[in-house]
Amino acid sequence: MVVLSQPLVENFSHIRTCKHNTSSGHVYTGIIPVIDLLDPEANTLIIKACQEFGFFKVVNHGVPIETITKLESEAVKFFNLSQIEKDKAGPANPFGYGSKRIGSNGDVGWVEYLLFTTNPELAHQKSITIPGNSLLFWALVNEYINAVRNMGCMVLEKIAEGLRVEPKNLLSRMLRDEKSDSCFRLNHYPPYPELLQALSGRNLIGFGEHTDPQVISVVRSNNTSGLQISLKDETWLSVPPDPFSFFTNVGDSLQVMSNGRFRSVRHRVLANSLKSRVSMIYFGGPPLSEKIAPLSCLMEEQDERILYNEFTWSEYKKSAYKTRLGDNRLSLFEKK
Ligand code: GA4
Repeated sequence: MVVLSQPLVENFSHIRTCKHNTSSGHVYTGIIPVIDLLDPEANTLIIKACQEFGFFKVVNHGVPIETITKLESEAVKFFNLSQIEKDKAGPANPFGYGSKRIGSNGDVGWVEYLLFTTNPELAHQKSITIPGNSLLFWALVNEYINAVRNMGCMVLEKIAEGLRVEPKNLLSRMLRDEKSDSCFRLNHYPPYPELLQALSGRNLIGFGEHTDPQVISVVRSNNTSGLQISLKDETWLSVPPDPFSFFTNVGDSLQVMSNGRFRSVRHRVLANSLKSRVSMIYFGGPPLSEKIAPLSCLMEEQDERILYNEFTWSEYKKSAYKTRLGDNRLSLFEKK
């Protein structure tokens, strides 16, 4: 079992809270679609899940459990280092170690993290110093990213088949491109004092609600709850943790390419008062120069209104990094 030491830091009065949603009676947990990648019907089921939730769980994913656990234990070792040691890998601007600050526009959460890019053109992270056995650390990160990217690509190929768009690798090639501008994040949500939660009667926000700007995100966490997704009726759904499966989110870029058929799902993480949550997220993004627009082959047959203006991933990213976490980033790109 993975054990993390003391919670980080002292003062969290500036971190937002939200009501316990158990009291509202709106916590459904059994409705998250589960996709078995070996199921011959997986294409159709993924399409349904992307339309209804923008979110699903993947089983029979083919990622070896050792690839996951080896990286998790290195991540835990890192987060257990002293603050002084961890700060050597920071600040996250945007890549590197960050604590509580998310992005550069004033968002904060009860979280610490390591954020990396997979884009070889962006040299920033060459200067990230990982204390300890950094060679091993980078080798495990690369092994993990390769395995999870493959899984993400399998999902995107099934989506292309399900949507009947050609070629089959129309979406996955963006992630496989050597210039793919993807990123990878290791998050640690320390437990926070239960007494404080009881006093305020509220949950502390680990990572505030947002959508992911990329194409798809693949999330794996340890066995600690906290992730919630927003449903179509705007209620929050708590996602029961499953350390042996992956959760996949539709990102803003895929919402655009599907001309709004798929939902880029809003999600957030609540801090847990008892246990540390450790998550690893691969954000599959296109090369910076890739044009993102509703897929014309999707709309040929129908007289469908095009909902978004075309943009390059670089333009969208630049615009996204100027926003606050919870903003609706796509609204600027909607066709009037
Ligand atoms: C949300 C998804 C990914 O975690 C991320 C985040 C990024 C960051 O942490 O630097 C952003 C956020 C994310 C979107 C809006 C901007 C940028 C923080 C923020 C306030 C790495 C990403 O690609 O976009």
